Amino acid sequence: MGLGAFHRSHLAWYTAHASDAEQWGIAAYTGRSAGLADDLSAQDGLYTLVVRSPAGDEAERVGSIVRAHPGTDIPSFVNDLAALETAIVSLTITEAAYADERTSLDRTLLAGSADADLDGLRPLTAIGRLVLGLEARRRADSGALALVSCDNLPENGGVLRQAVHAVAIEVPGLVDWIDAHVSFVSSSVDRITPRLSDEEAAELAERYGDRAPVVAEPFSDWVIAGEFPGGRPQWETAGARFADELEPWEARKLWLLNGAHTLLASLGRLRGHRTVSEAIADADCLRSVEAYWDEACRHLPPELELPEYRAALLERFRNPRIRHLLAQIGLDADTKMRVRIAPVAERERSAGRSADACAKVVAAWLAVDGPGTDRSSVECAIVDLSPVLGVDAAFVEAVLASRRSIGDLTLR
Ligand code: CS2
Repeated sequence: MGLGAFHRSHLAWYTAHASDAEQWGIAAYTGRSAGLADDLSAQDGLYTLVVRSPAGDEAERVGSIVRAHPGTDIPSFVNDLAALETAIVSLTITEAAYADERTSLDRTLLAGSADADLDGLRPLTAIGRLVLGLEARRRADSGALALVSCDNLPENGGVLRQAVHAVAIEVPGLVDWIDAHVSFVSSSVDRITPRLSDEEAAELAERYGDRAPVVAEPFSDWVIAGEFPGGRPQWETAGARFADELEPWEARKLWLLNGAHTLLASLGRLRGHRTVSEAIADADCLRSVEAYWDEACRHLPPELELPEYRAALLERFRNPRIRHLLAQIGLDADTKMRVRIAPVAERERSAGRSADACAKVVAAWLAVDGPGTDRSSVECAIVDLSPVLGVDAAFVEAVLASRRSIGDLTLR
């Protein structure tokens, strides 16, 4: 679920490179739109992955996607979930989709489905569609499968389990079936994959004769924790790592890479930059990133090779040939702030330190997305990020001070 550029630079690439790749194929569903599904179907699911390093491009044809459908093709999706040969459902649906408020409508829809025909049900959300598919699988008695979250959320498998349960509870017996047959796998995914501008897409389309090319950086990492009761590709032969404990890897990536991205998405844009590589070349942005990383690293195990990881991140951010728009990263900023910045600030404050660097990130976010600059609006916005921080007077004061020093900078 979620046939965007990221799925194609990451899970689909690992699947194509696994030693048993010929035994697996991906039936892929977009979020909603038909355009990408049509483009991929017209080229038999094949697409070009352009790996873009500072030195040049290397292009590869990836062949792991065997079918592409629009997300609105619910009958095919339900059939795929009910099929015996389906072993895994991966989700790349964005962080915000796990808390999609429209699931309340899907709950009502599914509540009426107890003995009814499932045909004709059209859930609005990704989670609603997944639950409908699971009910179809239960009715078909097709057995166990793994659900793998590939979104940037801490303990994303657990978040997915909760979201699925909250809807599945409406269908009598389904939660018990899920508990017995479905595993929820957490994973930390890492590969910078910028959205292409129309001109870039057109230029690559022309060069490679491909209507749906993807550009990504050379770096790639995938850490996975969980069970695959229906089997899985040998992803480790393509470089994926299986861990008993995902948490430290996930925190390192979410706080350092994604946290710095979120910082740059607001501070960088306020300072007039459009891309990550432009923003990181600005000494003030770099200083803020380093200061924020210093705070985050105090709460990560030192055996994670933090200095090396930070150095590598700077190099990745500086890749001048990856045009990663800050505006793209700035989407759903509140959800991202909650999982990337707030946990670091909370830990710094409970260790008795000021968390000034985190306060600056919050202030920059408020300057871009926030309400007013008065104390009560700022407090409300911080409570929304983290109830603990919102009632922490010293932290609120640090955010206000930083917000004042940002002054009237606004997005240009
Ligand atoms: C970015 C991520 O858009 C964002 O929020 O921080 O998409 C980031 O590029 C990926 O997680 C890198 O693996």
